Amino acid sequence: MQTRENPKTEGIDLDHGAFGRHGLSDVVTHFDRCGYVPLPGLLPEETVAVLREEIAAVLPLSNRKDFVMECMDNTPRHMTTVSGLAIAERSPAIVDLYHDPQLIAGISSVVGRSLEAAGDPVERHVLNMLHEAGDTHGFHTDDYPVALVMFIESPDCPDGCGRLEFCPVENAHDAQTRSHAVGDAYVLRSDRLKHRVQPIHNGCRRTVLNFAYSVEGEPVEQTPSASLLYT
Ligand SMILES: O=C(O)CCC(=O)C(=O)O
Ligand SMILES: [Fe+2]
Repeated sequence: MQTRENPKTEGIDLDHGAFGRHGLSDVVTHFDRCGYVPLPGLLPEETVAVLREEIAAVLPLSNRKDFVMECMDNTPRHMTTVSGLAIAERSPAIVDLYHDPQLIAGISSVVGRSLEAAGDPVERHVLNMLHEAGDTHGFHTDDYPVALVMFIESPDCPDGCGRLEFCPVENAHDAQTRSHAVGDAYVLRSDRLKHRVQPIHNGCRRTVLNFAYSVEGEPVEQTPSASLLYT
């Protein structure tokens, strides 16, 4: 268990072994080619439990979003979101996890670059919840180059729903889909890969925390997408 300065963050620990459990011999080359690396079991059960409590504390500040995003080819958004600012206000524990040097070092080792906190406090760490029939986070690219997405709830319905779908960097026409269980995470080259979350079925729920990072020294071009989705 790590010791953190903020007593509220006790209980938030990660299984750092997940950074080596992706089954890839050269993860950096794979990330450059494919843009997606799974991190199964990054969040131990106790951490998921603590994060659930943190999420309960931020949910009163959530926004329901049902619209098409013009700046992303008019793709649909049907989801409930919590912005980075609201998370900073209500959950020092999530903020602390976002800035955790061991976490940042782990993701940096997966992508082969030094990462740093995103400049935009709205987009830095956000919560996305799909919980009504048909909820979906439509195709888009992110402003920041690297996303760490962690699963707090994930549908396990037999037909499969709420899968991540992405188009690899080198083959934009070859869409791939991936499912994730509670406690899993993945790293995505999110500014280059078009990605979306497929619609969820009635009765299913999918809740993720998305941590966005910059590559040290590389500027980021911002679109209106984050302010449309999180404010
Ligand atoms: O929920 C996911 O798996 C993707 C989240 C995402 O693409 C985003 O927040 O920009
Ligand atoms: Fe995204």
